[in-house]
Amino acid sequence: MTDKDQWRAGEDDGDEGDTSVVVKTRSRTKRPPLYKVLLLNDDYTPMEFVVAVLERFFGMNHAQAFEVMLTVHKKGVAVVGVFSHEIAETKVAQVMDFARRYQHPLQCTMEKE
Ligand code: TYC
Repeated sequence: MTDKDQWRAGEDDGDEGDTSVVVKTRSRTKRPPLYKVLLLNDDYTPMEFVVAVLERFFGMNHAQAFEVMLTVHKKGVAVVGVFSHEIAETKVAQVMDFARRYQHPLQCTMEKE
């Protein structure tokens, strides 16, 4: 390339006349929100039924399930798991259906963490 070739109009010499700007925005990857599934106490649902619910739908062993059931019994409410929105919704529906099937007033809800 001769010296003159560098100054030709329309050619980007990297020094001037370059109007394009590349802007990189850092993409922030958000984790999906999590939801607590809560079990509520009542006076009528049998303790063993609650234990069975915790074993069946929340993968607890008998000792864990018994302990969590007692916590709900004494404190009125306990978090029994934390899940994505879809999984939490499914757990709540499974517990509510199971309780209804056996005509127990057991209540299960979810709330954003
Ligand atoms: N309170 C109930 C009883 O005395 C037992 C119970 C525990 C019910 C936990 C609901 O989420 C519950 N039979």
